[in-house]
Amino acid sequence: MRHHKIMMICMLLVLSACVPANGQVSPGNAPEATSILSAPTEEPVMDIFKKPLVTYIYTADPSAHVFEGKIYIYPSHDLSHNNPRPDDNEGGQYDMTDYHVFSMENMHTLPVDHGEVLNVKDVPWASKQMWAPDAAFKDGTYYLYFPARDKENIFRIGVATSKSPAGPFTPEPNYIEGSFSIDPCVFIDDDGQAYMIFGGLSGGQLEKWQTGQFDPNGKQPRSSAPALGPRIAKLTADMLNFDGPAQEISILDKYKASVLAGEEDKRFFEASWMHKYDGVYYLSYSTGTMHQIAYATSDKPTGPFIFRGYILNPVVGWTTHHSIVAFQGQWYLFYHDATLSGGVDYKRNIKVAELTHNADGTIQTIQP
Ligand code: FUB
Repeated sequence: MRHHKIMMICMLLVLSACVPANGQVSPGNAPEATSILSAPTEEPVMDIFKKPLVTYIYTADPSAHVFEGKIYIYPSHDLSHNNPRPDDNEGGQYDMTDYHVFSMENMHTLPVDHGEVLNVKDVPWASKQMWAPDAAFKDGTYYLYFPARDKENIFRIGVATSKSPAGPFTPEPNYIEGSFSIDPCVFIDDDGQAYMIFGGLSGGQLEKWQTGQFDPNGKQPRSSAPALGPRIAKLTADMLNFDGPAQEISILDKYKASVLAGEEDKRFFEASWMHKYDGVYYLSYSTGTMHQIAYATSDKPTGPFIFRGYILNPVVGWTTHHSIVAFQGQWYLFYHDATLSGGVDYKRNIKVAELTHNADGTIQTIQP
């Protein structure tokens, strides 16, 4: 018994030596220390808006929600590999294999890491590249929606469930029938109807689905043609399936003409998010090659949406991806950049900023 106690004390000492005073570990110290969970750590309020929220693993694509009175963050988990990965249009350098969930009780305490909640090896249909996820809650169950390549190398969207917002999540055996491409965002309207908005160009394969079937040779439209829009599908009452085929969302300019594929500072590229403010639906997304988070508004979740401007100017790194959430009377933008890795594009870190809606329905542009 005494021997047992001494062993326990030694283990605790070893663990506490691995976790510095701020409760987090630098990527250099413990690149993939998935067994070490962070402790809640107080930060000055101003600092939480300036620094990466997580510094001991790389995190990206944060989807934030308020569950059980806290902010829960569902990011993707960039691996800290230094191996060369193909920097091609397939997104091969974003070679992620699992998800962690984080929670924040307030805006001056760094997120708590709830550990790995889903790994690609446990998803029967998936092969690799677990990209940007989202989460939702309905009738006592939490749902984690995530894209990954299937065994044929085609991006699909899957769902996993848990009784806790902190997971772990149990995947459904198959991907959602009729799903394709990447970056699911699940929006539940005031009437309880849930929608999934999804899609992404280039590595995200959206242009390969223009005929309704996967066409490996599918190309983006020519620059004078309407840009491809994200897709939207109603979810069934059990949140596990599409209730009918996905529709394309159209994004129009202020003259109600389609935003064109060549208007790269306005057209949708990836990273959809939907929120509702003052009865208006806001669709926000990454413009990809121009690296902004843009937004458009509509009186219906299915659109058409009118382009309104920008929420976030370009960040350090190629990709930009965000979520928008209201918490304790304030709106927040969760986003990522690549400052922690010195700009290595596939080693990103999540951040948070305050977001302000103006009285005329526009959103103030945030300088990261
Ligand atoms: O994290 C992988 C991909 O990079 C995401 O799915 C995109 O939105 C971009 O952030």
